[in-house]
Amino acid sequence: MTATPLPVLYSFRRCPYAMRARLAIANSQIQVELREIVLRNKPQQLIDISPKATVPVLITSDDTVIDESLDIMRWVLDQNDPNNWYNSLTQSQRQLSLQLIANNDGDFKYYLDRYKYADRYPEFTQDYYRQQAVKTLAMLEQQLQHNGYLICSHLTLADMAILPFIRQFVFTDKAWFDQSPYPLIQAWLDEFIESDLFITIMPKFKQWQSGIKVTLFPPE
Ligand SMILES: N[C@@H](CCC(=O)N[C@@H](CS)C(=O)NCC(=O)O)C(=O)O
Repeated sequence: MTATPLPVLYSFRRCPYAMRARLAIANSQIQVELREIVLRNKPQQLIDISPKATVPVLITSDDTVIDESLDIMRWVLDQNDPNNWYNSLTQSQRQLSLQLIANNDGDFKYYLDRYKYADRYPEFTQDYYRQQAVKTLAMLEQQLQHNGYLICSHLTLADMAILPFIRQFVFTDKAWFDQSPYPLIQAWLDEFIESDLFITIMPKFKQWQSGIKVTLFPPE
């Protein structure tokens, strides 16, 4: 009898979408085979299973291909949601979670890319792009006033889906952020970056090639 194959996760260490998938996987203690890729040299196997060829992509043990990061998080949480990230939230909390994530993946990500790579988008100044992105920061700062987290008194799906992008924003110009009026975001981000979960998802992974030794994630 052959053993059930492990799910396979195509991932890229620094990609915030892949980070959110790894956060959910590590939290749910689901073991996967991690295939670390390089975006400018994607493996043909990835392109074959998902022609849009973005990361993350999860192939479940029964060969279902999930190639959107939020869908991966929700699939993982359907298997196991030990820290009540989503499935025990109320209907309105779930709705708010998905709204905040949609804003993050839409407007905020749009301006984040332009803020980070302002030289590639000369239509407006970097300062302008930051002002647009900061509208999301101001909204999140308000949200954090209730409990220190976005949805309730502990970390949930929305925090985990959004924090990797906030981290990118903050480190684009750390000195600017450090003097900006977002103390709750600062505390929320610091706690995240220092957490065991974050450290678990960020080791340097060896680039995958067919035939190399399997990289287990989370690491054993
Ligand atoms: N909507 C997708 C977006 C994923 C995405 O855009 N990932 C980036 C890396 S951070 C990517 O793979 N880009 C393809 C490329 O750069 O060729 C998701 O949520 O999974």
